[in-house]
Amino acid sequence: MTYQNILYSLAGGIARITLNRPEKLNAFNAAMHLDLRDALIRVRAGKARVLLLSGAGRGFCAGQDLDERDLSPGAPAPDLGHGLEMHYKPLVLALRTLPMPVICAVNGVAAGAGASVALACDIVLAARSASFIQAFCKLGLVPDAGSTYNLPRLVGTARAMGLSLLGDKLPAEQAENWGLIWKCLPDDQLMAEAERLALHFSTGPTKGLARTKQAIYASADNTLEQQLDLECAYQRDIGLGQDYREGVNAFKEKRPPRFNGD
Ligand code: LHQ
Repeated sequence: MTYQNILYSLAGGIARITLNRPEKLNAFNAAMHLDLRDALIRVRAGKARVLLLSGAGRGFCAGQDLDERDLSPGAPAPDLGHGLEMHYKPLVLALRTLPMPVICAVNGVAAGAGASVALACDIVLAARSASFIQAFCKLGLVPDAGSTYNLPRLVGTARAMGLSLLGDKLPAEQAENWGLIWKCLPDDQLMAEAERLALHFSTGPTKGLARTKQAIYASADNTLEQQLDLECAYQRDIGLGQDYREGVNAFKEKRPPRFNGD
């Protein structure tokens, strides 16, 4: 399947989506959102066991395409909430609820909603030259696309507040030190490491990994007792599948497991 604004492929259980408007640092416009929506439906419906998201060119994503709206004097006021409801909210929820690990390889700057979308992914790797910018305040806007949810949970209120009120550039290395992302890597190693992880997950116990991500995300809003109940329910479900059997048998037989994802 080919798209105008993204690159998409699915092979060997690995789905790859590359934001592909490099001349605009892969800023989101409506057409790219529609491409992404369609591709994510394919990822969910197909044989993918992992998704790898990245950006073409020197940036990951500069957030909303600021050329898309006419804000000249006399132009009608835009309904920004509508754009969020139509595009960003479904995108963030689609990534979060995808029943497989989602790796984001942040190859360059991630600004505004571009940073929000990166942080909605499960494992975020970033090139050393990349950075994260809560650019919203520079436009007089509120952080969106899940930023006010994810940022304080990842780095705490003080850092989330400073980043959001000041809009300073956070270099990838500091993002790793602050726990915003999983790993910062030398630029020339980013994609190799992302591909290594994608290959690893493509033969992983996909259903168990999907339940794991669900449980970790649910914990932010649950009591201990609710979370213990959730673990019981998920483990009960997973225990019925083939991969648990295979994992235990492989351990006993001292061989690598051959997970089929169920
Ligand atoms: C861009 C953009 C861009 C268009 C670079 N749009 N062209 C907002 C409103 C509505 C509803 C939904 O929610 C949102 C959420 C948001 O995402 S708000 C935040 C929007 N993003 C920004 O404010 C970031 C704007 N960009 C920048 O600050 C810089 O470009 C960064 C710091 C990302 C990168 O700086 P540089 O590396 O110096 O690159 P550059 O500025 O030279 O950009 C390269 C080209 O990309 C340039 O075009 P040109 O034709 O001059 O070469 C930029 O105009 C274009 N570009 N971001 N968001």
